[in-house]
Amino acid sequence: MEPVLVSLEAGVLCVTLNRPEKLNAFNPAVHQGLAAAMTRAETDGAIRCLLVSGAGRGFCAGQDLSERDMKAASIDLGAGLETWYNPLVKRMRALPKPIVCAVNGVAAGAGANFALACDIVLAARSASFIQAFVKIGLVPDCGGSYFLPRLAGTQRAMALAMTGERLSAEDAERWGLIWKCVDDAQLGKEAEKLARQLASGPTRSLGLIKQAMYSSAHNDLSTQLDLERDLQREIGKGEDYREGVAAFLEKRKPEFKGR
Ligand code: LHQ
Repeated sequence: MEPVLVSLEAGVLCVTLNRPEKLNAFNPAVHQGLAAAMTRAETDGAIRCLLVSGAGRGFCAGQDLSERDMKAASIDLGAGLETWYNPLVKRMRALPKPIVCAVNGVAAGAGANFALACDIVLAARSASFIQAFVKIGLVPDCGGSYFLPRLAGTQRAMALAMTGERLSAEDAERWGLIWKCVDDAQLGKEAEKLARQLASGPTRSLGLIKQAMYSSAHNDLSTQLDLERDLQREIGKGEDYREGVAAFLEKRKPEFKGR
């Protein structure tokens, strides 16, 4: 069984974690599959949006805890982060295309933070988010200590990380951790609809929107205003801007080419 399923339809690269019997926990094979999907997304112009989800009842239970030799003389957890998780999160954030995440069930540990690394997150009403690290004596990784305080504020981030308490999808939406929580039966349809909408959008514009939003976390207003000017100057030279304005004036739907 492939640990990560990948398929391309209507400009959307669907990436499905596929170890349902382990709630799609990460192991090297999953990481290899995700790295290959990222390379494809980075290099194939036909891909204009990614849609990430999990097979079975869980989204992702974080690192596979059954595969490490706990009797080994020395354990270096930093190595796995260096090799797999950190490059993955950096590539996701740098990808100039939108990544939609459909959290279909529990998202724990690195699995929760992998979801938060995506650009727009939808979750099934029965899904939940757990900063499980503290329960096994670890600290949040996969970007959790960066995303959580920025999305939910320091107090909520601290309590989630220190208690490892389960956060429902409804609370995650209320707290601004995710975009929307939808009925379980609607998740697939809603996520696909959003991904297809983005895949037929002005792709370069979406990539620069992503750059602007993520840059604002570490820029002051003056730097951010300068960045907006530079991005607008660049995107204004593209075909999609001309098409967008023409479509508005002609009272028709724009046909964006992603250029
Ligand atoms: C699992 C796992 C799992 C293996 C469920 N591994 N089998 C860490 C170290 C190194 C470097 C980098 O970074 C990290 C980051 C991390 O991600 S640390 C955090 C790792 N994850 C966790 O601590 C979560 C562990 N899982 C759970 O707490 C529960 O399974 C949750 C709350 C996710 C779901 O609970 P339930 O819905 O009650 O399901 P379950 O516990 O019965 O799990 C179903 C099966 O999946 C079960 O196998 P079995 O053969 O008994 O049916 C679990 O053993 C397996 N599974 N998580 N991480």
